[in-house]
Amino acid sequence: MGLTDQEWQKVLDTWGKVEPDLPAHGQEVIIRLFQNHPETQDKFDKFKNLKSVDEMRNSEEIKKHGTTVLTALGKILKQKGNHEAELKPLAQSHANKHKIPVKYLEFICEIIVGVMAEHQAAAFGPDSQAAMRKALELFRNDMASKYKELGFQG
Ligand code: ZNH
Repeated sequence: MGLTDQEWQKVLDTWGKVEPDLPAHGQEVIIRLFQNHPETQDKFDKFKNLKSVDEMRNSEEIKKHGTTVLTALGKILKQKGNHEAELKPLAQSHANKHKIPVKYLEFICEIIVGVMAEHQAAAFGPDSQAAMRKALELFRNDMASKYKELGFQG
């Protein structure tokens, strides 16, 4: 389940390419999440009213939220698996307050890989993609076990 040093290196190298433009990546991730899985949009009181992709693209709030999500994810990835301190508050809010099933975490992780593959094609070859998938799987599994501890069926 863990990643090798080389795999973490690949994960963090590619993340380094994403980081200079988190808002653009974040915006794309959230819009695609809502487009591909409309039920996820209902979890957001503040985004429920956005109907068209154009409205979504023009929403500064979506960009801001996408940036928040990717910033938090970047902090977690940089812990290379020792992410207990970063994960705990996130699991608590997502279980107790936002009520986000693990399935939705799977959706967003797959979309993150897809958006990175498009925006960072050169830096994100097959082995980097595989390493990133592994890191995101670790993130999800650890979120899922925290959900369990908190009694959220996620
Ligand atoms: Zn989330 C919020 C992160 C996924 C939904 N988020 C949030 C925040 C953060 C995050 C940092 C802020 C703080 C708190 O906690 O609250 N997310 C995140 C991450 C991820 C996520 C990292 C993965 C990767 N989320 C998600 C999903 C969903 C969500 C998938 C759905 C579907 N979130 C959410 C909500 C919120 C949040 C609803 C709230 C918002 C507002 O502001 O209102």
